[in-house]
Amino acid sequence: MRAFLGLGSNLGDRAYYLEGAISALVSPKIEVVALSRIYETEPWGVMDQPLYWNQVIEVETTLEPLDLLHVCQEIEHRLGRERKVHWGPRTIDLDILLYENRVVKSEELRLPHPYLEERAFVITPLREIAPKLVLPSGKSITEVSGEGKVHPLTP
Ligand code: A4P
Ligand code: MG
Repeated sequence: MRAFLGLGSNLGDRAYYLEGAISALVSPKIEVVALSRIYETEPWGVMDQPLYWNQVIEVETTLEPLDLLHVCQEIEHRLGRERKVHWGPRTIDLDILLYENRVVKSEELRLPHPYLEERAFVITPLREIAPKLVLPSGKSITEVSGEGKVHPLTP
């Protein structure tokens, strides 16, 4: 199955956390097939916090969505993520943005990821690696842009 994951970090060595999370994902059940560039982004939601580095990756996985979520949470935990403030600063945040075209609305897992289409820090790197994507809402990735300033760290 194809899934897109969103990574974000705005505390400590942001490059280290992004790289560390991606290497930790690789396993017999998860193959990383594409990576966006890293983007430096303005905080979305709670503004009074450091700039984020965000990246989106595409994975091919045999795991079901909930099992994939648990792997992501285990990696966040291992990389020292402490859950304090909702939408607040974090060493690493690893979210499932999309899993095929599935729509899930449980407490533990929501797919597509909430606010996906409103967030430039998600849409811009996602469009970079999947320019032909059609979102579960039926909109093309080219029709949405989201809000907030984002710029790639590499040209
Ligand atoms: N959860 C539900 N659906 C999902 C999903 N698709 N992927 C649940 C991952 N988790 C999902 O998340 C809270 C709960 O969401 C989890 O228990 C999981 O079961 P969390 O990671 O513990 O807490 P959080 O990240 O503080 O809250 P939340 O709602 O996930 O926040 P977001 O949406 O991740 O937003 N600005 C910029 N520029 N860049 C960012 O990366 N990130 C956030 C956090 C805010 N502003 C940002 C950024
Ligand atoms: Mg999260």
